[in-house]
Amino acid sequence: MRISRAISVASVSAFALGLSGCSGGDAAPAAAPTRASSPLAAHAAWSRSADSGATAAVYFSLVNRSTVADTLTGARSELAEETTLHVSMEHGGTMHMAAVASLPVPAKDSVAFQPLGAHVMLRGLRRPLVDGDTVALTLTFASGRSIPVRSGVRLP
Ligand SMILES: [Cu+2]
Repeated sequence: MRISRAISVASVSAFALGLSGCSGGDAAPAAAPTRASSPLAAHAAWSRSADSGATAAVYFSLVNRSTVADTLTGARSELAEETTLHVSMEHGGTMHMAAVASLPVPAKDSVAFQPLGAHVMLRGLRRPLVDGDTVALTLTFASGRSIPVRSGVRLP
């Protein structure tokens, strides 16, 4: 019983990785039925418009519907040279950002990624982000799960 559960989780995450690697390949709807069963989801994702080569933050509400806690361990996007998890903090009256290796996602709870708080940092944008655009990224978790995020771009 334990073994078959582990195998099914591994095959789901392999499927998600395969999909992100070949997005835009054909015209079939991109919605994957396996994702509906994921207890993790990022809602209302957004970013500010930014110039090519610049830095942009992605904000969202990360929801964990599971009764088991998980840990966000990474983010990746083909749109940027480097994609990292960041937190903002005040120090000596000014705001600073720092990269973090992971962020806990409690069971049956949500974590707000928002300005002056946690965010996904895109550094070295490979193209400009314009109003109405979409930023695609993937969040990866300690459980082995990964979820796609489509972030809307709005003017600053
Ligand atoms: Cu940042």
